[in-house]
Amino acid sequence: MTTDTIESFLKSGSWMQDAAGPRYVRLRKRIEESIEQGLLAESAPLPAEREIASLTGLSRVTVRRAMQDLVDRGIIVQRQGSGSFVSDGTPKVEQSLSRLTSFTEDMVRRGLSSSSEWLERGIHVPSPEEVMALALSSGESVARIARLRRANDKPMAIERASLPTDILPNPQLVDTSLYEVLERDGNRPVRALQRISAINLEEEDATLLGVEPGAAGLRIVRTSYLPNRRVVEFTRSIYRGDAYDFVAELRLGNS
Ligand code: 16G
Repeated sequence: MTTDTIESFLKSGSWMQDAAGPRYVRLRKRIEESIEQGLLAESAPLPAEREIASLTGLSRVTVRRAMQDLVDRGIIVQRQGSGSFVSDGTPKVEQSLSRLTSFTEDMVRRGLSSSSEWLERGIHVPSPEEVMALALSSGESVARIARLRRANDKPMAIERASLPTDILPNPQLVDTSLYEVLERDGNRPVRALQRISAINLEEEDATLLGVEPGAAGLRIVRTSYLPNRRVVEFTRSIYRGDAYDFVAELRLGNS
């Protein structure tokens, strides 16, 4: 598909006059149609805003509004510095920051199918970071599970979880959900601290997540606790920046 095709589609005919409704809605629908008709394939770039404005005779403000509408509807994605692209179908997930849920539960709640690819699953000698985070005694081993997590078959996150071996003696027992195994054993965390920071994805992680090296990502470190305050899980995750919106509810406090 060349941009010529989409260019002539945006330029041709009297679609702007024929359609009803605000101008940005008419433009949005025209672009949606071009995607439905296959003029723009999955992941294909859209012409630049200024080009669309000059093709259609619409103002940049109107074009921007139509593009924003397409982004909000998950039809296109915008990447800083490289423009707008037709979405590849990766779900955009809104994630609450106040509920302690598992990846599997989050996806089920949204009606998305979840799956994982194993990157690592076993008992290891802990790193100094794991010893600290899990408060391990000297000579103690650590259980590690690392997975590439998918929603509707699209890669969303890489999660590397470390747990004390008395809490997860056999990592091979984790099949679909870690929290399910912990819950079965009475070790489901009840509280967690999460640190989120912005990163640019390094090549290896970017390849696993199916994005360009350097693309925006989120690093999330979760430390989860049992009711007795013992650390049950220390997980370092890398999330695709374009697949997640983290939402926190804020309340006016008394103190
Ligand atoms: C979430 C947690 C992760 C936990 C996993 C368990 C974040 C950033 N991470 O993805 O710490 O290990 O759920 O999921 O939210 P599972 O029960 O589906 O294996």
